[in-house]
Amino acid sequence: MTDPISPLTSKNINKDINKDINTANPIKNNDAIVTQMRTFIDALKQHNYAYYVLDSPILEDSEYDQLRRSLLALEEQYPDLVQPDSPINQVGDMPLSAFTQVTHDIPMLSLGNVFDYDELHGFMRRVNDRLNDAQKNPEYEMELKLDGLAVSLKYAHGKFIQAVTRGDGQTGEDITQNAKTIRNLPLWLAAASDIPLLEVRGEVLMPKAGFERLNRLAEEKGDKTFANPRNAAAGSLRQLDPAIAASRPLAFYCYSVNQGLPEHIKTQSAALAWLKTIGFTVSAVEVVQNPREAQAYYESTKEARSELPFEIDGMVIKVNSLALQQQLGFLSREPRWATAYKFPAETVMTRLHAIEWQVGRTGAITPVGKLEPVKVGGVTVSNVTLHNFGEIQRLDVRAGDMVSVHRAGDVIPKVTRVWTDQRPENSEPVTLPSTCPVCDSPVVLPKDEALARCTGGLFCPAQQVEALIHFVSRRAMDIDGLGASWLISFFEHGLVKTVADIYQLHNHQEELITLEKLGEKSVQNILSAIEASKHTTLARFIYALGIRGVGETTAQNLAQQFGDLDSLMAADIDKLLQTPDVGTITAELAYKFFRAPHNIEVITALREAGVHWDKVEQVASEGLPLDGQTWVITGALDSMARDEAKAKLQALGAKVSGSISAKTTTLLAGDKAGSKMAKAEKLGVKVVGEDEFLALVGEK
Ligand code: 9MJ
Repeated sequence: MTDPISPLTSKNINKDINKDINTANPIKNNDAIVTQMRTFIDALKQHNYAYYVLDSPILEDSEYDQLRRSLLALEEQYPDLVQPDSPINQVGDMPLSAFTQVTHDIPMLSLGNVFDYDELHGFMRRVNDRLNDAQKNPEYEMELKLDGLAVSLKYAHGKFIQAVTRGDGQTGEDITQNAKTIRNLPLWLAAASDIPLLEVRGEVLMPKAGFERLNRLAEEKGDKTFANPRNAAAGSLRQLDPAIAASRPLAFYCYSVNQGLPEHIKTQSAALAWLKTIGFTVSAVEVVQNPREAQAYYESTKEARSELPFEIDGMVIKVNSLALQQQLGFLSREPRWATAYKFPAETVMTRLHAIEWQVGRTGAITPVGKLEPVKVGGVTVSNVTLHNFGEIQRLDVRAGDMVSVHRAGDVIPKVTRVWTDQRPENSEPVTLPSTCPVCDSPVVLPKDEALARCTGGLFCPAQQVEALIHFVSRRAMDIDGLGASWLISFFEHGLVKTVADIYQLHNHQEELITLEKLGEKSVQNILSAIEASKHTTLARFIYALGIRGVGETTAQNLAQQFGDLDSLMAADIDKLLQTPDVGTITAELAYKFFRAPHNIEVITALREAGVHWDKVEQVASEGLPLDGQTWVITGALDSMARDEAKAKLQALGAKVSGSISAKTTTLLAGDKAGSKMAKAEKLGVKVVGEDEFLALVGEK
């Protein structure tokens, strides 16, 4: 059975919320003036909702100002006709000197927590234990657990009269003036005009987009920023001057009726549906019959979480029947009929014990934070990249600091904040090492570059090992079974120094078998994988060499451009520059790479060991529809993988490059196109969407 309120899905989140707009009912009055006022009010409310809750304004600032001025003029001319829900009033009154303490009529409780399916089951079992046989296994209702501040609102005969924070649950602070400024908080409920006292509760929150905008402005002005939307919402409600609260993008989401609910409403889901019809914003709701359905809804919401306009930290699951809620009652300060089913935390605090410097394949020296292991986003994290020295300076992070670590979805964890107020006394600022931590060669930080580099080149063991690991990786030579740990071990035992030595490992079978716990079978498997990798493609081989600046796409372009390795190795810089994707820096790096005696030696040894590739089918692009065009693909495509899209474009004669430059003619932008989109717009590069692309390649 499904509730009349549609469930949350990534597609209907916004639509669903949209339905809440502007449901406060007008006073019945046929006067043309009132009709005119209502038109202005409705437009202003729609805009406020779109702007403050959805962060997608529907009016220009000037249009909004004009509407407000028109309404204000009418209200000044006809003060008796001012509508009780006019947004002109929604600015609060004079600053207060302190907040008044108010005792709640009914205590505002907190919720217990469950963290996994077993604990959810346990909660439902405890509910069942208190119900008779006919009542057991009741229907449940699930809501988003909004991460804001709980407040109680009171309406007398439909008129908003008071807002109080949760406080300690018994007594909170009167924040009526600030609450009045929340744009989607109805000041007048026509449908509740015959209810002497209506008390509703919900969360005041700051939508993510508004929070980011607020912090950006604070940063520009050099003011303190807020750590998260919840703190920003709390800070805004705590302002004694309502004008400040009015300038903050707050929203109110209602989740319960605590006094004055019409008698005919018997369930929590029906109560929320009613709240919606009388003018409140209510988030998504789902009715479930058993723990499995609850779990499925929990999982799907967790997936859709990042698409919501505000932050949630889990779900709330409630017994749907209000009579059963009453019967179940409370245990100390928590309802027995509801619990919070929390998501794994996405931002946690932990200590950063040390900052270590790692040397990459190309000599890049990157700082890695060693953390007190901590669970974040569902996995335990003990290392976090700090990217580069500039990032360390920007964050002002030091060994010993408490830090906030954020990990959402599959994104790599990152340090988002340093708690300098908790810094140990003897801490020292981080300095860039002057010599490589592995080979002691000098470290340089080239002007205009973010990354410091070890100058040791292949003399540096760290770079040798990283070069080996890159060479065998899946998208390079794809030597299955020869993982990083074996390679490091072989390297440390002197069995491989350069990538060419990998193809001599068959001469060391005895040593391999006696190494650590590598049995005969594993050795055979590794040797077969090495043998199989000898047949490859020129593009993979070029990529596997690990030339700085030559990623997979560039390697494919070089293979296409030159057709064979000898031509590539002989090419001068001008020739290299004719390759899509290859700019002056990469051209110079590639040119130098193929002139270094060591590299020529390794390449010769690889070919002598039998590494070979099929002849490259150079696509003659002349006459093809996209001849002369250079495309870049960004974001995720719905209909195919990016590799496939690339192949289709190439088949039509286009060159496909990995980065936007002056040579780019077209950007194919999929879902979540990021910085490339901005760059394309800046350079005036044409942007096409997936539909247009599909039409072009004849798939639509
Ligand atoms: C939040 N935080 O979103 C409740 N809540 O119900 C929802 N909190 C709640 N319900 C009873 N959706 C006590 C607290």
